[in-house]
Amino acid sequence: MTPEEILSTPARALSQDQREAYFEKGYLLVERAIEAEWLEALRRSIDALVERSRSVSQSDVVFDLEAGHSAETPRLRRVSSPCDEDPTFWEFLIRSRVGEILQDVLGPDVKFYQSKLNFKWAHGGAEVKWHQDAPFFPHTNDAVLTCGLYLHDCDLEQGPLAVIPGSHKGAIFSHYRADGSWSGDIQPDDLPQVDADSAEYLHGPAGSITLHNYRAVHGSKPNNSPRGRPLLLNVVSAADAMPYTFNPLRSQYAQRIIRGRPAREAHLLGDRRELPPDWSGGYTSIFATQQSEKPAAE
Ligand SMILES: O=C(O)CCC(=O)C(=O)O
Repeated sequence: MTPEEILSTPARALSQDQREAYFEKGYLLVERAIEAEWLEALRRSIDALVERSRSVSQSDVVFDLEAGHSAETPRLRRVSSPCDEDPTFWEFLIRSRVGEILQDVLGPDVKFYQSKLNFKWAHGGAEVKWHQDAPFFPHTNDAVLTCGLYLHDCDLEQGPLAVIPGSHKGAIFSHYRADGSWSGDIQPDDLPQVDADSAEYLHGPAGSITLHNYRAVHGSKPNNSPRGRPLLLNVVSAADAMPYTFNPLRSQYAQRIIRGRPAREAHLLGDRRELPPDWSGGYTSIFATQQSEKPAAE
């Protein structure tokens, strides 16, 4: 569906102004969007994952560890595919009102692609450099977005998600270094084209939702505050947007319908896209590739 077609369907959870703002700017912050019961349930599940990480000493397919992580003082950068680690994360997607919010900007048929839980731990949680999501997982059309959920209050000091307004309507930049290696961020030669001064910082109280289109340029600053910033990120799409490269974060739920029905036809755009690396042999994390870290196995 085109944005105009989506906007002509009745709104379910957002106002028409919010829906139009999403298509105009490429992102939206919805404060206090999620019910308190869901927040409580998700926090319990996250606490359990942090407990589990105490027995892990090297980053693996689930836990991406920050320097200084130990059994006594866990420090996590990311949990990959939390839906696959605890059913609460999947239940949240199919049962909470987040589904209606997603329908308001993707159309009635909404599909899951991948999930991750980025922690940005207190006192030093890492920066995420300017990047777009489309180069990581190109799809046949642009009705693909990431939905963030702040599990606790997040202010400017905690490294909230920042997005460049209107950047989803601009170029898709290469995320490869000059030597051909994958970096996962926009390269220095292209950065002058990113109007970082116009960035909007999407901070808000616990339960706030962020939505950003997968073409939108975004990133976040380090968290030097004494408060952590767990942010649950679910990547979803319209049902007729088909990925054509390997999913870097495998999940048993990839391509499952969250709301509505599966597509009978794919919607294709006729442009050319740079392909990401072949991740069928494994993927680390955006933190690791941007910092040029070697996989633990090497
Ligand atoms: O955690 C963040 O602040 C941003 C993460 C992000 O953009 C990503 O993982 O693609």
